[in-house]
Amino acid sequence: MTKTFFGFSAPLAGLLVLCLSALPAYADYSTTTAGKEFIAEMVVDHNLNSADVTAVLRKAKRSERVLELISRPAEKRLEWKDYRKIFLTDERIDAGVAFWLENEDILTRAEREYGVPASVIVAIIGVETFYGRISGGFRAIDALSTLAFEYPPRAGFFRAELAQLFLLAEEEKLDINKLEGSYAGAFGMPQFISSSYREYAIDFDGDEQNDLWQSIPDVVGSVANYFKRHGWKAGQAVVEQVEITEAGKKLVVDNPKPVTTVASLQKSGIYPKRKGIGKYSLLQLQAETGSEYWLAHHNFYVITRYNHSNLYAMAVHQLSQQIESRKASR
Ligand SMILES: [Ca+2]
Repeated sequence: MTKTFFGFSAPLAGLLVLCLSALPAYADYSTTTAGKEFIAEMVVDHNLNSADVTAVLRKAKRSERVLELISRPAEKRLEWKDYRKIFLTDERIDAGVAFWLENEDILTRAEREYGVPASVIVAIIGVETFYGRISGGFRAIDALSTLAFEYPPRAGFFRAELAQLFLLAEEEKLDINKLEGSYAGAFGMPQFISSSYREYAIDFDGDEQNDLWQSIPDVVGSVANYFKRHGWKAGQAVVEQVEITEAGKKLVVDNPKPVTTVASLQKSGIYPKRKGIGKYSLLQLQAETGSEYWLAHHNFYVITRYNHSNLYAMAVHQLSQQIESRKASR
């Protein structure tokens, strides 16, 4: 029984779902060894009140749905040809133009102050939550407790994010029991995880709160700040499609970090047309018509700092381009 959940045959997987759903929703993490250690750490390291942390953990609900979704993210399941269809739709492009027009002043200000194109900020919000329309529906404390205490592959990461959630609620004076987000513990219109919220969220409407749930100016400013802090270079290219050569195929990588030099590309017959920082990564994506080859520039890598997936970054980039051109054609 060491196979992963989705390694089971379909009928058996169905049976397993039935068995799992019969488990009690309340796990009371405050009484488990890991839960007790967590509470102690929050008290010792962060000066929180033991009774308060215990009360929150006691009410956290185990979510089977969270465990199911985390084990099969779209970025890992799909090829580009299917992934792009989710995001590059007429509806999402039109809604992006509308969002831009409604918030033009604030987007222009963010672009001016942070050097990040309005089109990219709009596309991020469009890909993450369809401009704030879909932002999760899970209680953050349920999602993060479940992942921290019941998802061994990334327990360390989610345990740290759970701790950050407590600190975020404390700092922003939010009721931790009422915060909602995605199954993976990301919140608000731009889907920041707790640590990113604490580190990169900004107050862009001047009410002295960093509100990524309700304030569009805060959301726009925070996305721009996130990109600037991750090294976005204003005015530079993101990615360009290239014709591949036999020699060039050897330079294809999965990692979008730009390490391939112009010299080695040229030696293989590939010539970048767009000006960049001089290093690239050559990526291969599966399109409807076969393989596409793309030279990812530094700014493409910066988009992957938001979500570590080449498909994600390409979707954001192409959506930004399409929203921009549709807006210009109106
Ligand atoms: Ca604010």
